[in-house]
Amino acid sequence: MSLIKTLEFNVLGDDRGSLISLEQNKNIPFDIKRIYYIFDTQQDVSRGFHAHRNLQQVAVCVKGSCRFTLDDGQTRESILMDSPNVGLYIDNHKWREMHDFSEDCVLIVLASDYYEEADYIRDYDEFLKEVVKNA
Ligand code: T46
Repeated sequence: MSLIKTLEFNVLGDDRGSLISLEQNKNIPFDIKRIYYIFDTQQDVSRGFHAHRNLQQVAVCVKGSCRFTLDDGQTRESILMDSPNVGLYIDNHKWREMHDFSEDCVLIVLASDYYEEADYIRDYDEFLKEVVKNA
């Protein structure tokens, strides 16, 4: 089974332009407690390099592009995010890295919980241990 799970959102367009609506427990599969966005990422900078213990997220690249790599401790898969109508669903215990940000990249992330640094696993060896423990 692929690690990459994408959600395709309906584009509600008319002759004025496009609009996409994201709603909790409808096209977003959880209660949304937090939204953050990443922009102005410097060229040749990569982000992420962590997993979460108990957090679901959907990432949408609403402008520009970047590449997400997900890793479950056994396999790694990448996806180029370059469309505002595609969301990447990221579950617990998935190591994530974001690379190749375009200069104009704006990445919006919807999260199922509030920010909590203790929920982060920022060490890859610790991530591997926790994945085995939770298997
Ligand atoms: C994720 C990927 C996709 C906060 O204070 N509140 C927040 O809600 C967030 C997300 C971050 N922060 C602070 C923590 C750091 O001091 O902002 C700083 C940058 O966060 P971080 O280095 O974790 O950013 P990324 O881009 O590496 O990762 C972020 C999310 O943190 C993470 O949950 O899955 O985007």
